[in-house]
Order: sequence, then C-alpha cells, then structure tokens
Amino acid sequence: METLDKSLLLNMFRKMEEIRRMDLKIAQLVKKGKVPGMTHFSVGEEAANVGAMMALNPDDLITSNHRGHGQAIAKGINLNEMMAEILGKYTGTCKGKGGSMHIADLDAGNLGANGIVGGGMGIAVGAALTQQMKGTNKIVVCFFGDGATNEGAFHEAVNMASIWKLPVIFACINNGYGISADIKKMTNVEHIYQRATAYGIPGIFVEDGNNILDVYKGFQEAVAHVRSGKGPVLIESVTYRWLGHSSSDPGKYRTREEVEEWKKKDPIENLRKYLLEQQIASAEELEAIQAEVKELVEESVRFAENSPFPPLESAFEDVYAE
Ligand SMILES: Cc1ncc(C[n+]2csc(CCOP(=O)(O)OP(=O)(O)O)c2C)c(N)n1
Ligand SMILES: [Mg+2]
Repeated sequence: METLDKSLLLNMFRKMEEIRRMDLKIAQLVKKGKVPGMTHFSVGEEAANVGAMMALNPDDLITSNHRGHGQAIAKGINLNEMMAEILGKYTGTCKGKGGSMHIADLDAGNLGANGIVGGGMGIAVGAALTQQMKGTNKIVVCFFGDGATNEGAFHEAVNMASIWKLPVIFACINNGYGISADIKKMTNVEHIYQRATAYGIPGIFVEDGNNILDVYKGFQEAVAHVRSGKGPVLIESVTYRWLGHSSSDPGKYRTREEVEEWKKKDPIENLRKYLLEQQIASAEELEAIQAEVKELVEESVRFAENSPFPPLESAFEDVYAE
C-alpha cells in the first residue's frame, strides 16, 4: 500500500489519542458523579471513527448514535465545549441541554448524536436529500451500530436513499453487541455489509476495523462512489468496545478473555507500531503528541468545571422556533 502523507498519519494518531484520553477521563468523572445521564464510550473503536472521518472533506456532514464521542472528536469538536456539554454546562456545544448522548456540533458538520437507536437514519437521509437538491456536492455519513441494522428505520432509510441515489454513506460500526445481544444471534446474514444487496447498493467490508489504514481505504472507496452521484453505500467496520455498553453495565454477556484478546488489537498501538516500523515518526514525536493531548484533556476538564450550569431563564431557549 502506498504510504500516506505524514501529516495525515500523525493527525490520525492525534485524533485517536484524543478519543481515548477524553473517554477515559469522562469515565473517571462518571465515577465521581459529575456526569448527568447515561454515557457510552468509544474506547477501542477509535480507528473505525477516525479512519472514516479522514476520508471526508471538512464541510461534509455526519449523524451519529448514542456512542457519539468518537465521531464528535474525529469531526473536529472543540474539546472544551464537548467536556462542558457532557458535564451539563452552559458553555457546552448545546449549552448543556444535550449531554453525552445528544452532542451536536453544527459548525463542524456534526448534525448530532441520538439516544434513539436508528434515530440518525432519517436525519441523514433528509440531509442528503438537501445536498442533492441544492447541488452542494457535500456528502452525509450516517454512523450507527450493528444493533441498529435490525431497526425498521435502517431498512426504510437505506431503501429511500437507494431509489433516490442520495449522497449518503451508511457506516456501521460493528462492535459485536447491541447492549448484551450478540449480533451473531440477532441476524442470519454472515456480515452486515451484505445487507446492501437487498437495496441494490454496494456494500464494503472493513474486516479489520482496528486498522485505521484499512478503514481509511474503505471509506475513500465509499466517498468516491457517493460523491460521483452514484447513490449510497453501506460500509461495515468490525471493531470492539473495550468498556461496558454504558456507564452502567455488569458485563455478564462476554468473557474477560474475549475483552483481553481484543485489547491486544489496540487500534492506537497498531498505528504507533506502523509509524515506528516504517520510520515515518520517532517515538519522541509520538510521545509529544500524547503529552499535548493529555494537556488538552486536562484543560477541557478545568474549562468545564469552571463553567456555570445553564441559568433558569434559559430553560426555554432554543426549544421553540422563534
Ligand atoms: C429505539 C430504541 N430501542 C432501544 C434502545 C435501547 N438501546 C440503547 S443502545 C442499544 C443497543 C445499540 O446497539 P448498537 O446499535 O450495536 O450500538 P452500540 O451500543 O453497540 O454502539 C439499545 C437497544 C434505544 N435507545 N432506542
Ligand atoms: Mg453494537
């Protein structure tokens, strides 16, 4: 495979580090009781998120699901405003009214995370129709999990996007489970990408969704197809979530050995090894990035903790159309 530009590769490393460090920090804050509502972490799924986003143009659009931290960061959210949102503060991207599961960041093209499984499907198709009608040449990427592909909304959305040739990529992050339900017991097709056949659209399989270069390549192919006006693509990246489904999960449905096996396939470590082996970056360069990210995350916590909660008078702001 041709070597990618160094700055792109280092940016991939940085973004994956940001996701890992932000989420591990948020997990600590959850334990301290500082995070209202439910929280879902992207740890382990960094490559599936960042590899996808790096194949897009900055003004392309995304929708995401309840596990949206990784996508928000990969799409370029300001970490201070993200942390403030998660802590319910007025300086957050949604002025503290969305929280972890409803982070939207319109400036970065993130149309929003969604607590309803499959809830982003219709929004993505609508946004893609807008791009087609306005002739913007922007595309929309709809991120969802394996579990969401058994929701009615998935089938309706993919079908409509197919018949209207809408510029949307349906991006399934297959982490093997929908809460405690093993995807192998929930569907009789071997791979989710094969469902594309039912709608007459291409399906792309990224078998190793922990290899960011494979994810990037798969998405480049998907982007080329969709941006050329040929209609949607369904792409599946196979990965794993290291932490529980949400901030409350006893984890009885999978073995410790299974989790440990997947931790050996760490997406960040994979890229780190590649960069060192190919002599693209030195250990010091990568350590410097890690140190910078660590400081950014600490700064985001300071910013969020020093920010006010939304004032009472703001309760009805941004709720009704003016
Ligand atoms: C319509 C709907 N049904 C059920 C739920 C409860 N629920 C939240 S997350 C989830 C599992 C989703 O699994 P998947 O799509 O694979 O995403 P993952 O959590 O694995 O990233 C379920 C059933 C919900 N939020 N919305
Ligand atoms: Mg899942």
